[in-house]
Amino acid sequence: MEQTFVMVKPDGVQRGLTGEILTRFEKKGFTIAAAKMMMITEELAGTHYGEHKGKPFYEGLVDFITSGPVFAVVLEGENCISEARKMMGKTNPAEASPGTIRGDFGLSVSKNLVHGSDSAESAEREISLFFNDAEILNYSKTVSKWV
Ligand code: RTP
Ligand code: MG
Repeated sequence: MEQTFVMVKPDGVQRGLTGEILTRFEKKGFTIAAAKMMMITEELAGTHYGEHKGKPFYEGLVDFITSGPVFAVVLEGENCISEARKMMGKTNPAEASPGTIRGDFGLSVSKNLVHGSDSAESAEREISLFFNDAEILNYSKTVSKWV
């Protein structure tokens, strides 16, 4: 079953939106295979956002993502990589549709509440960056035959 890495960013945690955001993914039918509240170190931020090094927003992005706790999860379910991105909405909340997380709760591109892997390769890389094998649980929900 497909897995993706999603995290509620420091603004989402500070604003008390962790539960609201996770609830949306749970209600969609995804299984939470792993979860933890954690601080991101400068080193982890640099690896996670390595593709953005050198861009004008990079320093601000690292300062922001290391500024407070994030809530990191591994989600599992059919097409969850692209579906989770769809549910998050466009990177810039000003362009994100109502009904998406960023469209409903976000105002600025630098504080857009949530991260989700953008491809199968990113998902695999990010899951292993944030979680070790023992933290990722393999179980099935009895409801899964319905969704
Ligand atoms: P993310 O990686 O956080 O899930 O977001 P994303 O895929 O939708 O966007 P990405 O292009 O990977 O950018 C990573 C984060 O950098 C910030 N950003 N700021 N000021 C800007 O023009 C700008 N562009 C990107 C955003 O916070 C974005 O989530
Ligand atoms: Mg991205």
